[in-house]
Amino acid sequence: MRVLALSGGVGGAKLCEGLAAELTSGNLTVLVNTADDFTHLGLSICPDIDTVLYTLSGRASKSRGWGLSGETWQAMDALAELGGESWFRLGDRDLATHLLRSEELAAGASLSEVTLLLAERMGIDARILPMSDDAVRTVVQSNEGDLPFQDYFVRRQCEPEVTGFRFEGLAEATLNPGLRAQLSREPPDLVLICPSNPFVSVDPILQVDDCWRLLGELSAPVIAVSPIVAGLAIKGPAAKMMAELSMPVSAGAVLKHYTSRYPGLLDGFVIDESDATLLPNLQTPGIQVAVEATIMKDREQKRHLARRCLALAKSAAT
Ligand code: FO1
Repeated sequence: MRVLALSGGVGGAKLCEGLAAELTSGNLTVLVNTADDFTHLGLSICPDIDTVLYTLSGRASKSRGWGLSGETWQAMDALAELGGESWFRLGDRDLATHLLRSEELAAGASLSEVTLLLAERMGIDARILPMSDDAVRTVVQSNEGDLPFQDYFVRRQCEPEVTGFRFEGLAEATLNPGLRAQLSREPPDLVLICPSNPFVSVDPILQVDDCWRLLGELSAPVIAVSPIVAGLAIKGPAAKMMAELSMPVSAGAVLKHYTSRYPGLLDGFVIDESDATLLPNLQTPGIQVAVEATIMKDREQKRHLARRCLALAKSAAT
């Protein structure tokens, strides 16, 4: 089966790891959120792309969820001694990725070209596609005013109360240039929206250049996995954001978010076993809701969830 996975953050990368292990070579394409990206210390930082690259190349730090395992912080510590900005922790080995990417971009390469180069150099088989080569930047609207995403997420540790989001550059950005051609040349058998933050990871991808309409026109079923389990986000601020936006913190509210913004897009929605009691009130015409073990603590659980999503795609496609 050929799969197009939409991913941002740690949860998305975990499911991509399961998919990569389950699918034969060349059958996984990951469309990655780039709205978390920013220029910092003169470097082009792409956190969600790097989380996928490091996870799929088996080099990601499991404890941190971002960056590399076995990392050291000499450069950051030396920078702090010089009074430089060290709140955004760039590890010594992680810096190599940012240096190479920044150099390539400055020499005129596109983000897609640099990302394919990095994936190749890291021995990754999957095709990793930034959602756009144009800059799209999430601005978190909060009780502390408008905050660039990493200021909100890292510097302020997600403490500000969120009132909304803006995606600067979204209206002008074009979808990844290679995606349309790939979708017609090798149409996927499944489009999988990974358990990523619906607001700051999934929405930017679906909304860039009306990507969601393109995906909806494919014959492949579109299935989303809920990032909210039993009223909690497994990692990250999704649950806190939903509460601050006066939404119920539930898988049902995630489903409603997707169906109201992207009508007709979803064919399937996967909720966790702990939310099985929600099933009756999740029934939505045209959407098959499945109950699965969606918490991915180890490689086998990532592979299991991937297998279940593939099976759901097969049944939704018939
Ligand atoms: N997340 C943090 O909470 N603290 C950090 O210091 C931090 C540094 C960092 C450096 C490179 C990188 O690729 C990601 C990094 N992240 C850090 C995660 C980053 O904030 C991402 O936005 C998350 O992965 C969520 O998408």
